[in-house]
Amino acid sequence: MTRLNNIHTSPQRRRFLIGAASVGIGLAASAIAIAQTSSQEQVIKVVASKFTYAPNRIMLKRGVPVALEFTTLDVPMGFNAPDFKVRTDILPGKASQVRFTPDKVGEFTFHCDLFCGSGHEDMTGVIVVT
Ligand SMILES: [Cu+2]
Repeated sequence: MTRLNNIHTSPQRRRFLIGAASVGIGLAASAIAIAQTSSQEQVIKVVASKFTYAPNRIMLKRGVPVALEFTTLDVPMGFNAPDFKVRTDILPGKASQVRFTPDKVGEFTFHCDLFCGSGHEDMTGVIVVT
C-alpha cells in the first residue's frame, strides 16, 4: 500500500506524466498541420485551344479553395463559370487566373464567352464538386 502511494508521487511518475502530455501536444500540433494543408488553395492548370479546354472536366472538393490558371495555345478565349461568379479572358502569351471556393456539390458547366471562331459555341466544360 505504502509502495503504491510512493509510485503515484515519485519523480518517475511525474516524468511519465510530462512525457505523455508532450506526446499529446505533439499530436495536436500534427492535427493542426494536416488541417492547414487540406485547406490550402489547389492550383489547376487549364490549357485552352480551338475549341476545347484541357482538362474540360475539373474535379474539385467543396470548401477547398482553388485557383484555375489558364493559357491559350492559339487565339484569345474566355472562361466563364456563372455558378461560381468567375470569368476571365484568356490571352495568348499570358497566364490568367480565377480563384474561388466551391460552396456547393454538383456538376456545373463553364464555357468560352469570347468569340474565338466557328466552333466557339461548343467550347464548354464541367466543374464537378464532391
Ligand atoms: Cu470562344
